Amino acid sequence: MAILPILRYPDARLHKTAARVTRVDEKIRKLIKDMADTMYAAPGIGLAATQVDAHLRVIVIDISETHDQLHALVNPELLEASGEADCEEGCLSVPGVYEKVRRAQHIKVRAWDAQGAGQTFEADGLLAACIQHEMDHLVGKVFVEYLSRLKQQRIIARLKKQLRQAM
Ligand code: GNR
Ligand code: NI
Repeated sequence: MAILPILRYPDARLHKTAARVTRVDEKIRKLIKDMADTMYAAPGIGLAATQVDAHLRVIVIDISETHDQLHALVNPELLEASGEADCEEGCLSVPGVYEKVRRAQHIKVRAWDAQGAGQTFEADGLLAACIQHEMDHLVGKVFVEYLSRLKQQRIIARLKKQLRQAM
């Protein structure tokens, strides 16, 4: 079991673009395992590789309360998006901040699983919001970027103060 350090906003590495995975090998499976351990320990319902400073298109998600519905998404692609829904979001890279974000209500996604097999699935509600939140991380986008400049500035000031007090 390995718990990886999670990058905290504002950190320039959260804005890197993740590269496609060419092949799901032992290294990728180890990354998926460590990311799942990190997500469950946090605890969170999703984690993108970007957040653990591994800039590959890998996501883990488990929105179950029982922590037994792990989904690994490698090279996820959004095939369809429809409707709109507001979801109160949080992010392990932005601790203590919860804000409403409007995203697609229903999505269809294609990805590889931890065995490198193709999977296509549809999601609604919280799962759909979470997948979109994680896919944003892979292109260097953090959910606070959907908020007003003023809110972003306040969040940055608060997190920097927390960081100073932790030293
Ligand atoms: O734990 C998390 N909760 C959450 C709630 C609503 C929408 C998205 C999320 S993802 C977040 C974990 C995280 O930071 N993933 O990148
Ligand atoms: Ni996040």
